[in-house]
Amino acid sequence: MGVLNVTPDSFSDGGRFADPDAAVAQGHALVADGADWVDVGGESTRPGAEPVAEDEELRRVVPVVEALAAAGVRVSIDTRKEAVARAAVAAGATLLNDVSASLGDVAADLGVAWAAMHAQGDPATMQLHPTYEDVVAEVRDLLVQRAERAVAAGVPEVWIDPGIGFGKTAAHNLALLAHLDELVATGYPVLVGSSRKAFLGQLLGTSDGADGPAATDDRLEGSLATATWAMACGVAMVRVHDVRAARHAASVVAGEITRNAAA
Ligand code: HH2
Repeated sequence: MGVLNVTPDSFSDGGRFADPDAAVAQGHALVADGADWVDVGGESTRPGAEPVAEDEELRRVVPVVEALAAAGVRVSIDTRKEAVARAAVAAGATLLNDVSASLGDVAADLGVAWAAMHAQGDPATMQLHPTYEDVVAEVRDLLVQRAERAVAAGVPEVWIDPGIGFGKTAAHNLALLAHLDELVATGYPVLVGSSRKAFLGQLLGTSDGADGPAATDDRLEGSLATATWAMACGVAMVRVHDVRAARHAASVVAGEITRNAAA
């Protein structure tokens, strides 16, 4: 799944694709690089992000979804808003990527796939004091509960996502990545988005010549390592900015290593 943020303020590609033509061109570039899905988002959910008004989010995403879907691209819509989800599906999106895990009934009503992501708190405050007794069990149990409800409501395809970086410390993220097998064992297809996230900056250390954690555009190795790890754990899809590199990593893991493991 390739990330396409039609926003001025997303943490890694904010502002680059705010113009609809540039966004559509980037969507096609992601597909050319090997993306099966293009995930269109019009509201940044990075830590500290301010909410975006509904009409503004609609203005950002609908033309882009429409153009990509009309060209045969499989489009998911990354939103927390029912009205945006409905408009995007009317424009051709077929997967609701829902970081609030609250739009299951909307997906059922529309008859489209739904990805339920775990988050603790809202983007504005979620990184202040994330707290869990057992992060893996709590994330898994909440996702399974939401997924079961969605299946019962008639959602045709339900994905679960641990929500790396959404109300989680670096230690929480690493615990979730270390125990992805527990999410895979639920039987729901698992989606993971670790690409360029802040904990990778902390793990990778400073960028050349800079103070503080590695910059967002200097987190490729960590993004690929975690995407590859996730695929090796049986995760069905990774949400990434660097599609070509992730695709190459996936072909090594899924094609060659998995084939040898099964032989
Ligand atoms: N992460 C982000 C946004 N949407 N959706 C899913 N399912 N899983 C994720 O981990 C996830 C997501 C945040 O990343 P990004 O879109 O690159 O940045 P921003 O929220 O600043 O637009």
